[in-house]
Parts: sequence; C-alpha cells; structure tokens
Amino acid sequence: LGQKGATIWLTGLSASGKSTIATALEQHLLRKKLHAFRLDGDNIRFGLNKDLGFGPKDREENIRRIGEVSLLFSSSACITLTAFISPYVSDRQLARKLHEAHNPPIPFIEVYVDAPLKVVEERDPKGLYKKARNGEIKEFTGISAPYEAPTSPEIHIKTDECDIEGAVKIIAEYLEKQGLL
Ligand code: GGZ
Repeated sequence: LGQKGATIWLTGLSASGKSTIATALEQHLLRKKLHAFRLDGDNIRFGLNKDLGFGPKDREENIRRIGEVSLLFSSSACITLTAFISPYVSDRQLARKLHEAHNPPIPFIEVYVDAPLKVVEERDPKGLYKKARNGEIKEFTGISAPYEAPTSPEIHIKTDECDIEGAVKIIAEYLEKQGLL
C-alpha cells in the first residue's frame, strides 16, 4: 500500500455531528481509492464493547479499547475514523500516547466536533436529551455527566456554523497538508 495510516479521532457531545462527518469523510476517502474505516457506536458498542455502559469506568474502558483497535487499523495503513463522545481528556490522551509510542509513530488527529449544548439539545434526533432532562437516562453527557472539551485539538469544527461538506473539506485539507492523502 502506498498510503500511510492515521487515526482521525472525533470527539464531541451526542448529536454534535461526529458520526455524520465520519460517514461523509469515509465516503470521500473511499472515492479517492484510499483505505478508510469508521469505528462508531453501531459497530463497537453493539459488538466488542457490548459489556460496557456509560458510567465513568465503562466509558474509560470503552475509549481504551477503541484506542487500541484504531491503532491496529491505522498501523495497517488504514485511515481510521473514530466517532465517540470520548468525554475525558485523560482517555483521549491515552489513545494519543498509544499512537505516538508505536514504531513508527502513527498520526493521531483529534477533531473537536463542537456544537453548543443548546444547539444539540434542540436537534435531539433520538429524544435522548429530553429523557436525560426527565431523569429517564442517568449520567447523560452534557446534562448529568461531564464533557471535557479539548483545549488544543488538531482541528476544531463548529457544526452550528458549517455544513457536512464544509467539515469534510476542513479535515481533507488538513490530511493533504500532512501528506496523508
Ligand atoms: C451519553 C449516551 C448515553 C449516556 C446512551 N451518555 O447520540 P447517540 O446516542 O447515538 O450517541 C450517544 C452514544 C455515546 O456512546 P459513546 O461510546 O460515544 O460514549 S463514550 O465515548 O462517552 O463512551 C448516545 C448514546 O450512546 N448514549 N446513553 N448516558 N450518550
């Protein structure tokens, strides 16, 4: 394979747009004949991580495993896209360190998919924020569980100001500059 692997780590609140951006970016990369793979709740939380819930310890373990799996994919020259809330700085840092410690180091690109709580609560595509407000869902990120925003992500996308195409373009241009496309 001529291409180099990398992990593009999307982090942000529920309904911020992580999965949508990851799906569109995956399509974009595949059209360019690049090997890309997306990890998200649908293929991880219902399979490998189906033993995990949403308490702090389970989220930590969720992200630890996803960090390891993304490293496996990316070290095989795949562009790996992960779309998980990953609310804790320390867990994202661990995933980054894992990539940096690999020989050769694997690029780890943290993308903050940023939308204000007010906006994601208005979107509420699955009615989860409403349930969280009612107390029907406990420990819901942004409502009753913390979200620690990245302070120096490689890429910061404000999804209330930019559409999907725009978000894909920002990430693709970054990858191109890094010589990854
Ligand atoms: C946050 C929850 C919760 C709680 C269920 N808190 O919008 P969604 O539905 O499709 O995406 C959310 C997803 C979050 O899983 P992650 O693996 O990304 O979380 S973490 O990185 O924090 O481990 C949401 C749904 O699962 N969901 N309960 N309590 N999101």
